[in-house]
Amino acid sequence: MKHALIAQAEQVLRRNDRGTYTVPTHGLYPFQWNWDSVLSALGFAHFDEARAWTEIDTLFAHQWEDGMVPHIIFHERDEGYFPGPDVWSTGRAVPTSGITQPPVAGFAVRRMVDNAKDKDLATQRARALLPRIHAWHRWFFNSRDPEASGLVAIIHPWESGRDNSIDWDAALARVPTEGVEPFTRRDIQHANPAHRPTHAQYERYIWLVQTFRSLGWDNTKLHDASPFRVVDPGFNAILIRSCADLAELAEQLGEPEIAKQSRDFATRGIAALEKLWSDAHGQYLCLDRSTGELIDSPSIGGLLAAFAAVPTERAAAIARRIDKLGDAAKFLVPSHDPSAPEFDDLRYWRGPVWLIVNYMIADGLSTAGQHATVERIIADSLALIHESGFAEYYSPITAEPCGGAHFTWTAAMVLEFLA
Ligand code: 2M8
Repeated sequence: MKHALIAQAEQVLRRNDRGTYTVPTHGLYPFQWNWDSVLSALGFAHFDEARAWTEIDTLFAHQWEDGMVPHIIFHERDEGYFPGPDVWSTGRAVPTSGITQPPVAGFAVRRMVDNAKDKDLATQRARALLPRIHAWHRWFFNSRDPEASGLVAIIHPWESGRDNSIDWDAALARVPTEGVEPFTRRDIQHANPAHRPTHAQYERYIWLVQTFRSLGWDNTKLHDASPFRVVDPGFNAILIRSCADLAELAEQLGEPEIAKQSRDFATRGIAALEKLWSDAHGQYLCLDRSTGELIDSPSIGGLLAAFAAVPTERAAAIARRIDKLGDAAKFLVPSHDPSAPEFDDLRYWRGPVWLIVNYMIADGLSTAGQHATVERIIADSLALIHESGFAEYYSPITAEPCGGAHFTWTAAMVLEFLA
């Protein structure tokens, strides 16, 4: 059984392999996506370490001069996705988008080094990636934390990776739609529109892209110019975890300055996360930087915070909260609390289960000693695969597979869970 599942997961990765990068799935997402790619490398590492390193190298070959690593690299033309390179117009030789995504690379590279069979290859590739990943982390704190709060803001819902989360509803409602150029969505030609964001959300996504474009994608301006500035605990936990892991790696590789700076970022970040804790919800919440208020939205962003080394009592509270969500959801972890009125078990990041988030939460809670919750998360993740295959996401109530099929990072996470 286990062997068959491993073989199927490898097949999904191979099917989406374009040689030096992987697409999330054929049709719906025909380019290289940032965090998909890095998490997929963890899957490749189980059967082809060299290919895994290439995946991350390809992504970082398209890092911007200021340190940002873009969220999409448009390696080849493909009219099947909107918005394509012409809408972004970032002026790169190989076109890229102009925003970023959750920085999982520091975490992934350390893990790949720790688990490497080919230690020489791992050391050589990690040594080359180290300053690049560090430059990306520095970019975050320079460009997305201008007041040195210790936490960074996202300026577009697409940066969070949780595109249409209920967390963004109020902040996105303040984004205007005047002047949005007419567009045709492609996503709803590949996937069920009832599983995707709404047209009203897309209009605001595009308004933000056009606005950033009109500012020449100048990251010294974008943060303050964006009407959408949200501090997401999940996103920050990923950044903090990657900084902490990069510090360990830098230590091992004899780079004390990178180690020190990375450790400082992580320590300040963990301390600052405290401001996002809600006793009432028993989890972290997002902060709207435009209003200075916490966002009253019990989503998975606040649970994903367990991926960083948060205080033990916070991790324990998150585990209790997840156990409780398990009363309403047959499959953990729903991306939003099923008892909230906005919860939608099929619509993308407003309720469905995502294996990558399950993986990161399980990893963090495992370090925190919350083994019973971790076991249930992993068992539910594998049950979803057995019932519904390697989907993009799943209903936490019925296991219905949603979005794209043969999904790369879902398969990569299965390889990690079964290892
Ligand atoms: C989804 O986002 C893209 C935009 O970046 C889209 O819907 O067009 C999100 O689930 C995101 O987290 C993911 O990286 C991307 C590719 O799988 O799809």
